[in-house]
Amino acid sequence: MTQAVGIARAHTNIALIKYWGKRDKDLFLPMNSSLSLTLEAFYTDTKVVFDEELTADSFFLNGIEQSKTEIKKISRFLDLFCEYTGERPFARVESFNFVPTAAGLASSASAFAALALAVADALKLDMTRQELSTLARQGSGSSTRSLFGGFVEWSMGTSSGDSMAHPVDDADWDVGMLVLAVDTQEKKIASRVGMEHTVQTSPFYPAWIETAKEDLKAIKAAIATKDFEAVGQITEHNGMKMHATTLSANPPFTYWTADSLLAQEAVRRVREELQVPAYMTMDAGPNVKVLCRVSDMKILIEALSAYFPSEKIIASLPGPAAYVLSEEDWEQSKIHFAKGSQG
Ligand code: 2P0
Repeated sequence: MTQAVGIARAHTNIALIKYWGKRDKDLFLPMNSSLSLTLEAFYTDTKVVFDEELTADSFFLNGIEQSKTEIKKISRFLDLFCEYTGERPFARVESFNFVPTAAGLASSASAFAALALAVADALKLDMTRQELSTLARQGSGSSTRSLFGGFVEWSMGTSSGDSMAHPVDDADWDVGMLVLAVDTQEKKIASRVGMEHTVQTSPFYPAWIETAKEDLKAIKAAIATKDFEAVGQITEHNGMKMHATTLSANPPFTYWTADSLLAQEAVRRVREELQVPAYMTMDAGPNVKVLCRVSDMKILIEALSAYFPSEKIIASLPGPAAYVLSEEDWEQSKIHFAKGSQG
């Protein structure tokens, strides 16, 4: 092999039952199983070129060469694949994020899922998606779920080999999500740090684990019967419980800002006024995501526009599983990114 090239796209995902806490930090084994919705509107495209002529790994994100620290994360991730391939040549990794970076919109989820699939494509690895998800997991926990589309479960497993994602449902039954991007500043407490602090110090943490198990069972039953209201209610309750563990950590902290509270209040008011099912959830950042019917999106956006500039309201349909891109697709993606970044 002198050169091996792989290109892939993975969509980001938003957890309805959150992953919050690790039982093994090195292997990214979670304390609880989680369930997400993959989103069509946000994704990462990644190209990896393994080349025997290269003398070091490099990583370009959105056309910008990244720092040594970021490159190290990529190198460490690529090394995981050596278990399957033996020694590897150095690689050049290029990614374009069609996700507002570090806005609590889990760009790391799509990032490592796209990289994992690009590597599998480049090296022609003979492994299932589920096996690949065990590797994506070790880049960033939530990326294990981004290898699949629709509603996806990440089973906590018993070891590294079976802590993997699997698809639950296509979510093609009038399900969508609005992102209220109230604040796109970089988050102050990385989720990795926040979850560890919470596991160690929140007296509510054991209750989180116990009830997250029940929530997962209940939401899967609701998905199976396409009971949208139940899916939404479980989602909202589970998200609030996750955030209650940060408020009860010692010292306490929160990902919410004043704008997040305004957004939450707007969602409550709008769903009261319109009498439509719309349920919120939040991650390790200030933005509010609203699980809603695709058929209600238009009236919801109109009503929410009374509270936010409409450009801060981003609608998404359920997204597909990660997939391999051709060189032509890659060229198109670069053009698309360049156009987008020029505003
Ligand atoms: C989730 N979050 O289930 C949860 C809910 C944030 C809140 O997964 O340490 O970037 O890389 O495994 O996946 C964000 O954390 O954390 C996350 P690491 P990750 O989506």
